[in-house]
Amino acid sequence: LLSSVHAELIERALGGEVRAAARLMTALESDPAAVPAIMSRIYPQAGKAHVIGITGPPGAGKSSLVDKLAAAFRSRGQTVGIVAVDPSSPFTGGAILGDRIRMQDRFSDAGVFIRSMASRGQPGGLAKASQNVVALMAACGKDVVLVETVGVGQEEIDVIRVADTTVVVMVPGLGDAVQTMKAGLLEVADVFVVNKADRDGADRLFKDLSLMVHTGMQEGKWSAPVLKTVATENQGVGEVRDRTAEHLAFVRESGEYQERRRQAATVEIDAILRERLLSAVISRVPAFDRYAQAVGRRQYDPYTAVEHILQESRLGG
Ligand SMILES: Nc1nc2c(ncn2[C@@H]2O[C@H](COP(=O)(O)OP(=O)(O)O)[C@@H](O)[C@H]2O)c(=O)[nH]1
Ligand SMILES: [Mg+2]
Repeated sequence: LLSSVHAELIERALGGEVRAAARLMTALESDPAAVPAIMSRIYPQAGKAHVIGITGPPGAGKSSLVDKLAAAFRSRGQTVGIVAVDPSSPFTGGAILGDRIRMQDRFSDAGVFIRSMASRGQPGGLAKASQNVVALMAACGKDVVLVETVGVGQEEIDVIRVADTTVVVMVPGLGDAVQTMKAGLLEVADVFVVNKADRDGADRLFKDLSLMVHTGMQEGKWSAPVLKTVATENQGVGEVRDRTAEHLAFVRESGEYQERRRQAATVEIDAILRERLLSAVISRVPAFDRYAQAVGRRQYDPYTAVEHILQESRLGG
C-alpha cells in the first residue's frame, strides 16, 4: 500500500519537482517494503524516455562522455537524467563523489538530473535498484536517461539490459577487443565508441572493431557504428548523440523495440520473482540455517538440502 508521504512525493516528482524525485529515489534504494507500491504508480508513465546505457572498462572515459553527451542532448532542447552506477563500495566512494561533482558542476541546469548509486548495498540487487531509478527519471519526464555502468561482471551488464540503446566505450591500451567480446559486451553494443582517440592505438582499435562489426552484419538488422571520440575535448560527441537517436528510430521502425522491451521485462520479472520465491521459501522453513550447517559439515550435499527445503516449504514437487 502506498503511504501518503510517498503518494505526495510521487505527485510532486511527476510534476517535475527535483527534490521530491530525489527523496523518492532514496526511498526506492533504502526502503524495500515501499518499492512495489511506488513502482506500480511510476511504471506506466516510464515508457517515453530514450534510455541509453553507457558501458565499458573502468577509466575508459564513460563519465567524461556522459557529461558531454548530456550537454549535447541539452543543446537540442532535450531534458536528461543521468544514473551513474559506481562499482566502488559506498565506504570508499571517492569516485562517486568525484563523478557527481564533475557532472553536477556543469549542470546547475534543472534540465539535468543526476543520481549516483553504489553497486553494493542495494536491497534486491544492483540491476533492479538502478532500473527503478531509471523508470522514475523517465516518469518525471526526462527525454533521455543516460545510465553509466562498468562493463565487468554480470550484475553490471544486467544494469544495461533494460536500455533501449547501448553504447560500448573502448579505449586503446586497455586490452584488446577480444576481451570485450569475452565480457559479453559485443552482443549488447548498438554503438561502439573508441574514446581517447587522441591516444596511440586508437586507429588500430577503430579498424579492428569496424572489421568485427562488418563481419557480423546482417541484412535488415541494425549494424553498430564505430565512432571515435575525445570526450575530454568534446570531440565526436554530437555524432554519438545522433547515432544513438538513429538507433532508437531504427528499432522502433523494425519492431525490434517491442522485442527488446519484452526481453527487458523478462529480466526484471525474473529478478523480482527469484527474490520473492527465495524469501517465501526461507520464511516457510524456520530451520533454513540448519541445512546450511549440515551441508557445511558434509552430512549431505547442497542438492539434497534444496530438495529437503523445497519439500519442507511445500513449494517443491
Ligand atoms: N586523453 C584523453 N583522456 C580522457 C579522455 N576521456 C577521458 N579521459 C580521462 O580518462 C580518465 C578517466 O575518465 P572517466 O570519465 O572518469 O572514465 P570512466 O571510469 O570510464 O568513467 C580521466 O582522467 C579523464 O580525464 C579522452 O578522450 N582523451
Ligand atoms: Mg565513471
